[in-house]
Amino acid sequence: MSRLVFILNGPNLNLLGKRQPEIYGSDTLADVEAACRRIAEAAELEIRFHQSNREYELIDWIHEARDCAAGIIINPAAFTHTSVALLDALNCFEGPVIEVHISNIHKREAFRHHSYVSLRADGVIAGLGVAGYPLALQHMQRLLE
Ligand code: CA2
Repeated sequence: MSRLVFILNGPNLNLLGKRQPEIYGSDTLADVEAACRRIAEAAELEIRFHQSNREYELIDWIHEARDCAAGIIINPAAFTHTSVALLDALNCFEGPVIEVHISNIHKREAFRHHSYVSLRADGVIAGLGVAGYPLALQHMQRLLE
């Protein structure tokens, strides 16, 4: 069985650690990737870590994951609240899906309270800062045992 996990990040997350540290903290996306790689090595998982500002690119990675990955961890960023297309793509993926948000979307503006992706996600982590990513990966390891 595949031990490959895709970790996908949506629009503007390339700015992590460079703007709005009061909401998203001061770690960069490269720091998040490094933390995930440390967990992956210990858990004998392989990861592919991607970020895009383009909806179609995230959809294409989800399609790619259908052929080779055991699970998907996704922070869809603003597409969380708008994208039926991402939900449709995730519904075509058979393995576990964990949705991660750095901030607590339920404590923020009303338009962030609804997530299309949560209709498919097996688990959701929100509001734990970037610590949510390694926690999601550790949980994914258990799901894949
Ligand atoms: O809390 C999260 O992880 C979000 O998915 C982040 C999205 C937001 O639209 C969601 O409602 C919640 C925004 C990502 C933008 O990331 C930035 C990071 C640093 C500086 C500026 C933007």
